[in-house]
Amino acid sequence: MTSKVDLVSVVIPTLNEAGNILETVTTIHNDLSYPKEIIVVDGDSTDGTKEIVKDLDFCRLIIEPRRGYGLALKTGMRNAKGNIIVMVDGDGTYEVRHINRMIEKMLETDADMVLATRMYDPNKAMGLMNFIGNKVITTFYDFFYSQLLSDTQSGFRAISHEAIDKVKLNEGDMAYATEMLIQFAKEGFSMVEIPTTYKARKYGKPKLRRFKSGIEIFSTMVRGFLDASTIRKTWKNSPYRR
Ligand SMILES: Nc1nc2c(ncn2[C@@H]2O[C@H](COP(=O)(O)OP(=O)(O)OP(=O)(O)O)[C@@H](O)[C@H]2O)c(=O)[nH]1
Ligand SMILES: [Mg+2]
Repeated sequence: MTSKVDLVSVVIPTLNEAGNILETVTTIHNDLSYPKEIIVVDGDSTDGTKEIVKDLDFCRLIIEPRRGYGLALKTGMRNAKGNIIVMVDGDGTYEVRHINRMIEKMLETDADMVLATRMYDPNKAMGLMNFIGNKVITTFYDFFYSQLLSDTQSGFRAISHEAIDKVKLNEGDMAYATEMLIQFAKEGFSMVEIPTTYKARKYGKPKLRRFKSGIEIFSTMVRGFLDASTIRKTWKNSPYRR
């Protein structure tokens, strides 16, 4: 439950995002209308990302040299002081101006998490392979965990700090995002979506290794489901029943 905003901590993992990070953080700094802190968790980039962030007085830079998207987010969240945490990529693909709307939705619905879904994006900027992979994963997730989400692979989320502190997350890489949704479903934490727009990456390379991540995500979903009380827990709290 999130009924007020004390501070919003925006946590941004970066690995070689020198062409994208400045626009991302300055847009958040100028546009986000709630009290905020911006935390960039950099994986010891070699392209100048760290140097760009270090020079900005409105950003905190944390170096997390261990590899992994999930590990970077965990480190950022451990250092976050806000009662709401926003996670978003530093690659310029998400519309960070929508953070305000996500927080408004969170307050309006008392949700524990608001996800920005790219499935209604008029630009259709998601690549075909990512779209198909996402659809398959999301269909499995919704079915096995009794949920109604449309974009489980969205890395753009506003999350109650109190709620995320209550779940244990072990995945260190891309499967971290799915593991979070599994644990939230099991705990009965409410998750809602708002539509967002999406852009293709302008600079730098994707770090997603589709095949490896796909296997890790499916294995996380199956392991989570094999926990004997999953259906009882997730169905009890399912949005189908609200
Ligand atoms: N600190 C840190 N950040 C990472 C690591 N891997 C990925 N990131 C960052 O996490 C975010 C998500 O990774 P992306 O490469 O954009 O993955 P993606 O969104 O599936 O791929 P695109 O379609 O290219 O956007 C980006 O901001 C990356 O720079 C890592 O090992 N350490
Ligand atoms: Mg990305």
